[in-house]
Amino acid sequence: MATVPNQNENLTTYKLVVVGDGGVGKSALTIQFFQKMFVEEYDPTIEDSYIQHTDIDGQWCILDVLDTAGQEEFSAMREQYMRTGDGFLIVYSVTDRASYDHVPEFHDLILRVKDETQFPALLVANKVDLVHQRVVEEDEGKEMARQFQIPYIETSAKDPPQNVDKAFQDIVRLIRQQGLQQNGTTTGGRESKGCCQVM
Ligand SMILES: Nc1nc2c(ncn2[C@@H]2O[C@H](COP(=O)(O)OP(=O)(O)O)[C@@H](O)[C@H]2O)c(=O)[nH]1
Ligand SMILES: [Mg+2]
Repeated sequence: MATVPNQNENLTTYKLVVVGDGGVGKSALTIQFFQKMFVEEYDPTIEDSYIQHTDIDGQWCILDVLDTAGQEEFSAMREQYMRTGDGFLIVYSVTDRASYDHVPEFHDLILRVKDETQFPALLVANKVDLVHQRVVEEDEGKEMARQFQIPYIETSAKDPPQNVDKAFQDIVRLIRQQGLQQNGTTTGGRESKGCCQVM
């Protein structure tokens, strides 16, 4: 895991978790965001976290993102991230109806872990570049998002990427709006310089 330089100690850290069925593009989206490249093949069993300093709407902050893998098995790392996560990207693939059908399970899991009735999350419809293989339409995605009262976004992790940066930025915007950063992952706040203020 990357170490955060001392001068950035006062930046707000946003802990994000990317969930969804296997094969929907969680790793491709995460790596496209962090490394600005599309991975054709990425080991589906690798669960890893990534850290980066980012300027979102003129406010520097630290994004700490867990790319989850292997939903069935217990992972101490995932459990910890789910509990302390500030925001979630719930990803499905528009080419895979089952992945869309499983979205409510991920949403329920988040609310259960957080013991909340609402929590900052974004519904991410990925692989929209595959127009001929698309089986889940925009209306269906929007309807699911409306049910859960979370925003909906269509993405492609493939080059040229579509809405990948926006997805990660939008979840931070949502967390800022709702002012729900967890104390444990939020350093500084009022006094810190250059910090993302809770709105
Ligand atoms: N065409 C296209 N392929 C994608 C996209 N995102 C992921 N993939 C491919 O779908 C497969 C599964 O992606 P991966 O990120 O490993 O899925 P994960 O199991 O959710 O982490 C890989 O072959 C990726 O290259 C996308 O937006 N468009
Ligand atoms: Mg993966």
